[in-house]
Amino acid sequence: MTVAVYLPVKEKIQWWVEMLQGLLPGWTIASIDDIEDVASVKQAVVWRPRPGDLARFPNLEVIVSIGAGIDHVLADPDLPKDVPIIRTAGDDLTQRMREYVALHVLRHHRDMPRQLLAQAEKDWHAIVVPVAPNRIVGVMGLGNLGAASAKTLSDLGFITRGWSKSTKTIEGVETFAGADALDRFLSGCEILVNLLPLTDATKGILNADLFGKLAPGACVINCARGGHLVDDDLLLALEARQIKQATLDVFHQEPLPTDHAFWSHPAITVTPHVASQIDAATGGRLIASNLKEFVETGTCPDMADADRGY
Ligand code: NDP
Ligand code: OXD
Repeated sequence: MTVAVYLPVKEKIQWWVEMLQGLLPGWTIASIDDIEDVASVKQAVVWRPRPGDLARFPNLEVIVSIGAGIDHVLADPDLPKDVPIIRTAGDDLTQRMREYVALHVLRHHRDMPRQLLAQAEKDWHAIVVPVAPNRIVGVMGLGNLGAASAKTLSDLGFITRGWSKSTKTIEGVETFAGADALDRFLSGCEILVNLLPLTDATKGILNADLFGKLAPGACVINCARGGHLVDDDLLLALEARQIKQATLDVFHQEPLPTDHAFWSHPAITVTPHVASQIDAATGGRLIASNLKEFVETGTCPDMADADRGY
């Protein structure tokens, strides 16, 4: 029985192979490209597998996503049907995302970009902003990351809203559920955080229509997937001042191509998909524990649902 490992960064593969080998003594862990006996592979641990990678293994029983999202696995047109997918979640990932969301919401809330511009001009310019309890912020997606981030924003004092598919109760957060509630959720929202999974229903959701429903001059933080955003719509909304600032951690193409307009746009902050990069050692322990439990029982706590897309 072999566990196949793949990540797009070659140097990282060997590191993951050795780490998982240390955590799963007695198992055989190998880089996907070193495996000749394809029939021996029953588990695969992957981040952004190449199309066709997983279809090579006729006896594959489970796929582990090195990450909370599974869109990168589902994107493979040759993905073997009906092979269960485990995602990698956990407290480390949630804590990191709460920190990122708090940092960037506060940065927009206190108008730091404008304050830094004033500093560059040696301009003693006091920017006075409303206090958090007078500011409406909204979090799209109330799963592990969205719910914890919304709670953090509420604890900071913001008027906090959250939007999800099914109804949720989160202390201090006004929740909205389903497509019919989206407009009410967006109305008056001054800072919007996207933490939705990328699915057919959410692809391109950050578009001109949605921007037009936010408070004029709202800020947008996308820390979910690049595919949620219609890039040109954001650029136009920034030009029209419908959107004042954006923080983007994820992109259609990663790394973001050097000639992309986002890099040098004065109203856009680019971070390189680091909002919540799981600590590799912590992630490895979670993956090893999930794999062991799955092999023993046929399930584990972090099972994703491929049909729903997350
Ligand atoms: P979860 O799967 O735990 O939660 C997803 C949430 O989105 C759920 O609340 C779900 O609603 C809601 N949702 C899904 N589809 C819709 C829809 N059509 N309309 C309204 N709500 C919807 O995800 P996580 O919180 O773990 O992660 C969210 C995403 O964050 C990941 O998929 C990934 O893309 C991204 N991510 C980014 C990272 C980064 O570093 N930038 C790091 C980790 C993750 P319901 O609960 O009702 O099903
Ligand atoms: C994830 C990610 O999905 O890192 O975990 O984006």
